[in-house]
Amino acid sequence: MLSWVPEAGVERMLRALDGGLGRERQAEPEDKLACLTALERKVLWLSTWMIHNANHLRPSRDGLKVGGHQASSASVATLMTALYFDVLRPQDRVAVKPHASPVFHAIQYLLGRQTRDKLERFRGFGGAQSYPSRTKDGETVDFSTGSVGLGVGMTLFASIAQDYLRLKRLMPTPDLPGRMIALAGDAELDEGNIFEALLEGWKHDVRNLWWVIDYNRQSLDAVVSDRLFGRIDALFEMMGWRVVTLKYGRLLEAAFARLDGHHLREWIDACPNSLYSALVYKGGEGWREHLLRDLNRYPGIRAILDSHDDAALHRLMTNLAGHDLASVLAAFHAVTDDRPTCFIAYTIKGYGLPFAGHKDNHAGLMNKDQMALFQRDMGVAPGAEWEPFAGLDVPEEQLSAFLAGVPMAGSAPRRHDVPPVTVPAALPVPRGRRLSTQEAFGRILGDIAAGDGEFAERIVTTSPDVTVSTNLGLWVNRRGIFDRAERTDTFREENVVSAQRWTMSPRGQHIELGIAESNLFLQLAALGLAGPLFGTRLLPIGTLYDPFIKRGQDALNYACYQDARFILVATPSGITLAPEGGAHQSVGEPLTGLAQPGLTSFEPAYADELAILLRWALEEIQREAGGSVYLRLSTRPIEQPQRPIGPNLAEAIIAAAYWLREPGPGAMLAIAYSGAVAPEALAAHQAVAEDLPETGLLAITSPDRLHSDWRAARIRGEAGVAERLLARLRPGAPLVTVGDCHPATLSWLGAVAGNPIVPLGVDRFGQSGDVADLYRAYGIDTEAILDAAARACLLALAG
Ligand SMILES: Cc1ncc(C[n+]2csc(CCOP(=O)(O)OP(=O)(O)O)c2C)c(N)n1
Ligand SMILES: [Mg+2]
Repeated sequence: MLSWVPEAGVERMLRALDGGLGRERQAEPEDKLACLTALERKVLWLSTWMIHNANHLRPSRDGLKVGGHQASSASVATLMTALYFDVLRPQDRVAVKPHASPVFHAIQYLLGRQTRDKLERFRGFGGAQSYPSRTKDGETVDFSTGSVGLGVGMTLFASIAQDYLRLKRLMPTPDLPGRMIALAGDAELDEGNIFEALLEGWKHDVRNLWWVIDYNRQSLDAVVSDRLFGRIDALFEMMGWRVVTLKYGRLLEAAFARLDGHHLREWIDACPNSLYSALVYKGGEGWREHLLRDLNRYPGIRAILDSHDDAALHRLMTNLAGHDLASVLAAFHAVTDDRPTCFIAYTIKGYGLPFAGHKDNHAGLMNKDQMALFQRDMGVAPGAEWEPFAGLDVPEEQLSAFLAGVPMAGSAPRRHDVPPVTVPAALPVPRGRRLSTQEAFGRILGDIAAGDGEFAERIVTTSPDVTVSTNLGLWVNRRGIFDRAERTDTFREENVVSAQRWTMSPRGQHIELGIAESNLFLQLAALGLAGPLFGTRLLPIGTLYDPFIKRGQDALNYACYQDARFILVATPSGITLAPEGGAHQSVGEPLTGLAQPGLTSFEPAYADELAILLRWALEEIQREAGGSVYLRLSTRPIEQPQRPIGPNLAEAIIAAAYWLREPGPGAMLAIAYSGAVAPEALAAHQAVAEDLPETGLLAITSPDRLHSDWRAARIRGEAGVAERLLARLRPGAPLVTVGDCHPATLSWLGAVAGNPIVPLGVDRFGQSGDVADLYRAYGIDTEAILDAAARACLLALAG
């Protein structure tokens, strides 16, 4: 129903807003409104035509539907016109509803920031992207979108990232906070990540955030439930947001002011979403039939019906505020403070197009006849389809001059190019005979925290309520927790002894999140884009338990897709987490490490390897052609090698693998391992070496890099790292691979040089136990490696 908003009219809403903000609202000058109205029309035309061209005019080679969303685009054309051509300032950053991509491209085209060629190749190779993409569409896109809900959440975490920089005076222009703006489809609010983000935003007292909801009451499949949205405004208000509802346009407001007009308002308010949508589709005749049936007894309503022909009645009844430019502009301009604001803009999906309101319109495309009619109505002559100003009733010079003065298109760069932060030549290697990689991580960060200078200042850590259990405690004790306000540690004040110092202030360098892994990845995405978005580079490190990567995996993919740069430390991991049991143990994550573009993964076994890799990661996330890094760490304390690490070994650790025990000449067997099973691999190697002293022991620090290097080298026809390492063995020598992860992580090694292979690993859910029991039960203990070595040798003999 359209009835859930008590104070529905834009005028009333604005009066309330003006009152609240103590300001008089100025009407827009006529000529500005005329320009914007003309551009709104052009944006609708170009977005519709772009999709039409891609589907009906561009030759198809594969018979696939190209697609594009004409209805979703039409729904948001007014809102985006208002924002991009008038409301946005250069420092604002926007996440555009994914399926409004054509509107976005059309706007950039009119601003001279997109080419006709790319519009003509919309959804084609090298053309304007189906969904706005930071990496492929270039600098006009602030945040990529595509997986619904994530772009919306991203703006909230970008706002936290902006505050983090501003409050530390790290922003180049500290006085000019940008507004982080999401243009969201109403069905995006079905995605749980939105509400996880809302809660986190409230905790962090988030500011400068606008979510503009295109409330067309339709999703992909259907018209949304009447009951659903009734709670949304209350929810936002509960989280401290201002809710601005743009419901009725000026035509409807005027009709309501007439005799009996309030009956019309009540009728619309009570109209179920599906009936309203169906009547939008049917047009004037449909409206008349229903209004006559329900309201004919009111003389004022009869007068309204008599004074409107079918077309005018349709215009009146679909005059929702989200399509009323003046109302939209007034609402946006009325908000001048930094309180987070949700604009709920009533719109019609497919507004102005023949399938407006039809429940099946999400993927609907206008056919050629419909397009011909639409083109005629738009006054666009055949051949002038891509002309920016064809068919508009404002002179070209006036529009050009207007476009030249659009505030958002000012000279400030939308994307900053920032120099790298210098990383020290080496990170300290924690000493100790027995250490886990997780403990080593905590101590390395603790050492960095004790230092000063730019490097330590730019590191920012974040964790979803596992700060202490992922060993960030020392870092947090020394660097503090970030908060907009100074907050003391109550336990400390009350002299309650604790190893953790939990002081919060704007100077803190750890962002503590609630348990929501999706939020962690969005926060990392935002921090990891601080350089290009805000002009100051941060070195973000996020920690979580390895198995819970899966909880946030779409957000992780989203972060990588837009080339955000961060280090992910996943610990504890594997069944090595032993007593914690199967619900906390991870199995397949190293395969995510292998398969996730934009993310290089490592699983070091020793503290000295970790120190090398963490240092490399801090540079890799800053390299132009670099990416993010995932370090899978363990809580298992293991005996550390006492060894110097020279440049060659360091290089091999980074490259992916090295011989921990060199194979002898003509070696007939090798054991290859990754991560926390190093002691078992070493013990097995030692036992085998009594009979086969040439046996090699290969330490693999990165199955991911080893694999990608092998593949790339193979395609080039060269020998990669893996091939060179295995060339040390006799041809056809058998291999045993072992890791606390799915065996497919390493089993591909058999394909490198055709060595027979027995791959060990975990392919069932884990359970509680100690390491010895679990390694035995899952076949990754010393005995299992020895058995596998024997079988591998038999295999090789048989081969
Ligand atoms: C995570 C995810 N699930 C499913 C989809 C497929 N999908 C694309 S748009 C859409 C519905 C969008 O409805 P709404 O947000 O109301 O947008 P509208 O087109 O109505 O503006 C769906 C389910 C998606 N893009 N992302
Ligand atoms: Mg919708």
